[in-house]
Amino acid sequence: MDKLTAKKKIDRLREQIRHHDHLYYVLDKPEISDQAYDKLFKELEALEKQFPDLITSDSPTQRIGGEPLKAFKTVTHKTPLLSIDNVNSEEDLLDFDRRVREALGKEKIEYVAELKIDGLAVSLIYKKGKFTQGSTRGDGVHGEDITHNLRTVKAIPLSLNEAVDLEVRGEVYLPYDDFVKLNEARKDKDEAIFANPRNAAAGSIRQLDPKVTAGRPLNIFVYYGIVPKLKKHYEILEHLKKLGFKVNPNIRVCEGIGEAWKYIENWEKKRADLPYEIDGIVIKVNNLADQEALGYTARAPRWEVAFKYPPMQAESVIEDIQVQVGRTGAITPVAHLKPVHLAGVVVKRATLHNEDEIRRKEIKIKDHVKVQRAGEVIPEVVEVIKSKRTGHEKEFVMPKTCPVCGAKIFKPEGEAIARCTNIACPAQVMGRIIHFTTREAMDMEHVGPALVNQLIEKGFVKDAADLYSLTKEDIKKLERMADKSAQNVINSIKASLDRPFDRLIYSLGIRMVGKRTAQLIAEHFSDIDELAKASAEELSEIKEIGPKVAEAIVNFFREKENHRFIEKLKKAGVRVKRPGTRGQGLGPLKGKTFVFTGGLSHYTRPDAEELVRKLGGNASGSVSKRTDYVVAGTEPGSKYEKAKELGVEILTEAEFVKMMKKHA
Ligand code: 1X8
Repeated sequence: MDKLTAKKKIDRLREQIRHHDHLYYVLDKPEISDQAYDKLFKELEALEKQFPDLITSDSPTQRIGGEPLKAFKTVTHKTPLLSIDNVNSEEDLLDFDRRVREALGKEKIEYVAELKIDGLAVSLIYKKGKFTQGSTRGDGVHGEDITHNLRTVKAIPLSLNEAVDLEVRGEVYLPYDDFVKLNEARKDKDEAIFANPRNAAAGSIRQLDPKVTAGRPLNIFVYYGIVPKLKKHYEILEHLKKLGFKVNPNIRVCEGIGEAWKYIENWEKKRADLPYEIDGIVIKVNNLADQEALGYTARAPRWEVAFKYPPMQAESVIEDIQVQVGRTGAITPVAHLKPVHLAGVVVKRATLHNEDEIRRKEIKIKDHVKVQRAGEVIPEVVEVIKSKRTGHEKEFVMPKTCPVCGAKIFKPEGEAIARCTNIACPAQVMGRIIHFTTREAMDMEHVGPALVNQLIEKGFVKDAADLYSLTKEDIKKLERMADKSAQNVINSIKASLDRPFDRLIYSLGIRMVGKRTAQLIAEHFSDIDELAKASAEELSEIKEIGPKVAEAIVNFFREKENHRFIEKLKKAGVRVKRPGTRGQGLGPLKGKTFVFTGGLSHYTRPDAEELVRKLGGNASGSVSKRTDYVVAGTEPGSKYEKAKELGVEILTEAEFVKMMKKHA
C-alpha cells in the first residue's frame, strides 16, 4: 500500500474508532460488538506499525504513551479552581437564593441542578481541538500535571470535532463496580485496599506510570467550560456534549429555588441506585451575565452552592460481636452483620469503637441497627432500631483476656480503650509490622497482611526490620509465590529503604503520632538520633504538638527494645534522616543551608527543599549558627525568632523565589 492510501485508511479508521469510543464510553450506547471494535483497532495498529511516521499523538492507539515519569510537574492554573460553598439545610439554601435575588434585584432565579460527584476535580486544556494538558485541582492555584494519566481515560476525547481552544473542568471518578473489582484484585495480590472509590480514583490518577492508570477504569463527568457567545451555563453543557465530552445526564434546569430543593430531595432517595458515588448536589445560577454580576468571594463563587448529603445508611442485624486486637493492643469490638448493600458495596462488619460506645448506644447482639459508611473502610453502627427488639437480644460482655494471646486486658481509669497488656502478643506484633508496610508508612506495595501473617508463622520475621533480611528464596517458600511474585516482594521491600523521613517516623507506630504529626516532627529534626534525644519540652515547642504527644514520643524512645529496632533498621540501610542535610556538592547554592518556616504559597515545602538541594544547597529542619538563610513564609514559627537571635539572614518568600529563578 502506498503512503497516501495508508493515510486515508488510517484517518478513516481513527474516525470510526473515535465514533465508537464516544458511543461506548461517553453515551454508554455501543453500536458494534467488542470483536468488531477490536478488529478496527488492530487494523489501525498494523497500519501505524507499517507507517510509523503517520502516527499522531491524538490517535486512539496512543492513549498510553512512553515511560513512567520521575515526578509530577507543577502547573499554575490560568484561573484558579475555586472551591464551593456548602449548605446543609433547606434554610441555608433559601438564604443562598435570597442573597442571589437581592444582589441581582430579581424575583425568581433560573438555576441548574447537578449531581456532585465524589471524585477528583481536574482541568483539561485543548488547543485547536487537541487535548494538550490535564491537571489536578491541587491547592486551587497550583495543580499537578497529570496529562499522561488523563490521556488513558477513555471518556476524555483526545481530539474534538471542532478545532477550538478550550478549558473544561470536571470530576474524575471510579464507578462502584470497578472499585469493588479493583479492591478484590488487590486483596488477591495482597495489596492494600482502597477505603472508598474516591481514594481509589485519587490513587490511580497520581500514578507516575500511565500503564498502571490505564488498567484502572477511570471515568469523568465534565461540568464547566468557557464557550464564547453562549449566554447560559446549561447551553455550555449542551455544547460540551456536542464537542464529545461526557456530561452527566441527570442535570436539570430549575425555575426558582423551590424546584432546586425538590431535585435535592428527590436525589437523596435515589442516590443509592446510582452506579457511582455522589456526596451532594450543586446548584448554579444558569444565566452567565448574572454569574458575572454576582462574582466571587476569596474562596468560592457567589453564584453556586453545594448541598451536602449526610452519609448513606442501611439497616441490618448484628449477628455477633467479636473483638479485634490492634497494633497498640487496643481491643475493638466489631459487629458481624447480616450482609447488606450500602453505597455500592456489601457490608458485613461495622466497628463499635469501644465498650463505652456500645453502652452509650445500648447495642445488643441480635439488634436491628442502622449502619453508615463515611469514608472509612469499616462502616459504623449509628443506632439501634429499638422498635424491632424481640426480647431475645443479648448483652455483649467484654472479654477479660486477650482472645489472641490470653494475656490480661487492661483499661486504665478514665480511658475508653481497653488494651491487651502483652507487647509480644502475636496480634500486636503482626499489627505493627503491617502498619510499617502500609502505603502511608513505608509503602511496600507487594507486602500485605496475608504475606506478613505467613512470614510470622514461618518464623522468618519477628519485627518489621527483619523484612529487610529476607531473600527471594525465603519468599518462594511461601504459598502461591512464584519467582516473579517473590521478586516483586523483594523489590518493594528494597524500594522502601529510601522513604522520606516523615514516613519513617510514622512507620514506627509511636502512640498519638499520625501522619500529620510525623510531618511536623520531620520538619524539625534532621535525623532519628536527634529526635530520640529530644526532651518533652523541646518537642512541645513544635507548633501543634501538645504535651501528651511529646510525652508519648519520649516514652517511645525510653524503651531499649525500640532503640534496638531502630539500630536494626539502620543496619539494613533504611534512611533515617532528611535527605541532603549534608553538603551536596555541585551547584550554585553549594554549601548553603536553608531553613523554611511558615506557610509558602509559591512552592510546597518539600518542593522548595528539593529545589534547594537540586541547586547544590542543603535544606535543614532546625536553625543553627551554620544556617545561611531562613525563608519565612506566612505565620513563621519559633525558627524565625531563633534566626533573628542568631543573626541569620532572613528571606521573604518573594526573595527566595527570585533567588531560585536567578539560579534555575
Ligand atoms: C465540584 C463538583 C462539581 C460538580 C460535580 N461534582 C463535583 N465534585 C458539578 O458542578 N456538577 S462543581 C465542584 C467545585 O468544587 N466547584
